[in-house]
Formats: sequence, C-alpha cells, structure tokens
Amino acid sequence: MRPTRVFGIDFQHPVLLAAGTCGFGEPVIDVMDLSDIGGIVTKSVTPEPRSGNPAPRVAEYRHGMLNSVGLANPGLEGVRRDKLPWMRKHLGNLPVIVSVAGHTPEEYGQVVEGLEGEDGFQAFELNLSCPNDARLGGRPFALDPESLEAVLEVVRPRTVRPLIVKLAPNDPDIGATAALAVAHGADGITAVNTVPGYLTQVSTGRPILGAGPGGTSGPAILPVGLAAVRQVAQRVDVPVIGVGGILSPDDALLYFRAGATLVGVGTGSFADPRCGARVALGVARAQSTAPDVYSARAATAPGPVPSES
Ligand code: RRO
Repeated sequence: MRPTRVFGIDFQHPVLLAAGTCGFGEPVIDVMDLSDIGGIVTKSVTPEPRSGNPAPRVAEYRHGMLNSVGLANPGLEGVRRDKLPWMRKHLGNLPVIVSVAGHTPEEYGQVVEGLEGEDGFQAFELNLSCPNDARLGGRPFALDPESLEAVLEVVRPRTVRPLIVKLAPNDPDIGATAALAVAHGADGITAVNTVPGYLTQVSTGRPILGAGPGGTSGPAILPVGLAAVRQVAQRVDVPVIGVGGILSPDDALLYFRAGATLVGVGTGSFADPRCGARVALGVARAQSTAPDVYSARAATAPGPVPSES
C-alpha cells in the first residue's frame, strides 16, 4: 500500500493513536504490529513532571468516557532521559508526534526547545485544549485567541519540525481559531480534544471523578468531532487530523469525508487495545476497493470540502 505523505512524513496508514491514549507507545508494542497503524501521538509533555489528579481519573458511562487525568507525565527531562531512548529502540520507523502542554506560552517554548535537538520523533502537537487544567480555570488557550497567538509566537521560531495545533470542541467558531493558528505558523490542526463534562453519583450528588469535572470522549462525541473537522477543513488548507469517537473503519471514513487527512483513535483503544489497527486495516480495505469514494483529503492539494452534502 502507498503511504500517505503528510507534513513531509510517510504514514503507512492514515490512522494514528491519539494523544493521551497510548502513553509513549509502551502499550502498543505488545498488542499489534507497528506496521498496522500509521503512528502515535504521545501523552502531553510539560516542563516539570506531573503526578496528575486524584483518583478516580476515568469513568465509563453509557456512550463514552469521562476523564480527568490531569496531565500526568514524566516532564521534559524524564522524556529526554527515559522515553525518547525507549521509543528510538522499540518503535523503529513508526511516526511519532510529541504532544506538548503548559501553563504559559513560555512553558510550551521550553518543552519544544528542550526536545528539538533530539531524534526519535517527527512533529509536535501543541495541546491548547486540555479541559482538565485547574490552573487555566476551564479556559484552555485554544479558547482565548490572544493566548493561542502568544503560544505560537514563542514556539514557532524554536522548531523546524511540523507544528500541529489541537483545538477544543466547545469553540463557537473553530474554523476561525484554526485560521488564526495557521496565520501564526501552524502546519496542521487536530480537531478535537474532549468535551467538558461532569458526572455525579445519583445517590449522593458527589462527583464520580476525583477532580470533579472532566473531558468527555468516545462514541458520544463522534458528531461533535465531525462537525469541527468540517468547519476547520472549509477554512484552512493545511492537513486536519480528525479525533473523537472513532471505533470503526466507517467512523474514520466519515472523518475523511468531512475533510480530514489523518484520523486519531483515542478512547476506542481502552475497550479494545487493537482498535487502531482494526480501524486502519478496515480503512485500507475500503480505500483499495473504492478509492474515489473513501480517500482522505489530500495533504498538499486540498480539494474543496463539500459544504452541506
Ligand atoms: O490529562 C488530561 O486530563 C487530559 C488532557 Br492533557 C487532554 O488534553 N484531554 C483530556 O481529556 N484529558
């Protein structure tokens, strides 16, 4: 099969494992052939290590999942010392995108600068849309145009790698936000992060998650992600990575029809660790059977995205 070339990177499949759902690749190597997926996006990396929010951090409900992991990660030095060597040794040529987070624009800059000279990954995804960062008071940078601009102004000059910006689903005009990100140097857009949510015990009214509120993911948010990708793809010419609620190959094909060039499987991997591979193989089958119908949007020559069909 011909790889999909996006951001100058060859992806064997247009299906990635989304940020926060596969660590730094450790859970992947035991359950699938690396050639069965397109790549991974790591857990978001912050300048300092973080232990995350109080348990429970994850709750299932009928149509999906609520999480408030709280950005638990080993921090910049831990990633340089432990994770990157592990990835270089075990992930071979699998494309890796490092997700980056912070509380200030300068923190994003620190992580990007600290990793830029390292091998073992190909691109950065700036996570501007985590709904679970108490210090940002529920207003991630993706929902504040000045902060989004400030992050890109700090980060863009510090890397020659592709910069992908991950946006929030609860954005009243996600197309405009994507256009702003591209105007400030973003090479791609990921849409979307989880949807702010809250679940309580019916008997006590107490929150189910240790941190209280969380981010909603899973099949419930498939139409949310599709709408966001459609709006973004209509506004910008850069590749769009569609994330949200993908469990089956058909879900991924819907994202391609909405204008995505790549997709990310997230929550689906928790129920079925092989979900990403299953989706990738189903997409490959559909695309080889009917390429005109099921192709992803081209990375370099974006055709018009259908408006309301
Ligand atoms: O760690 C988290 O709680 C988290 C992050 Br960084 C994110 O971007 N999205 C999410 O649902 N959870």
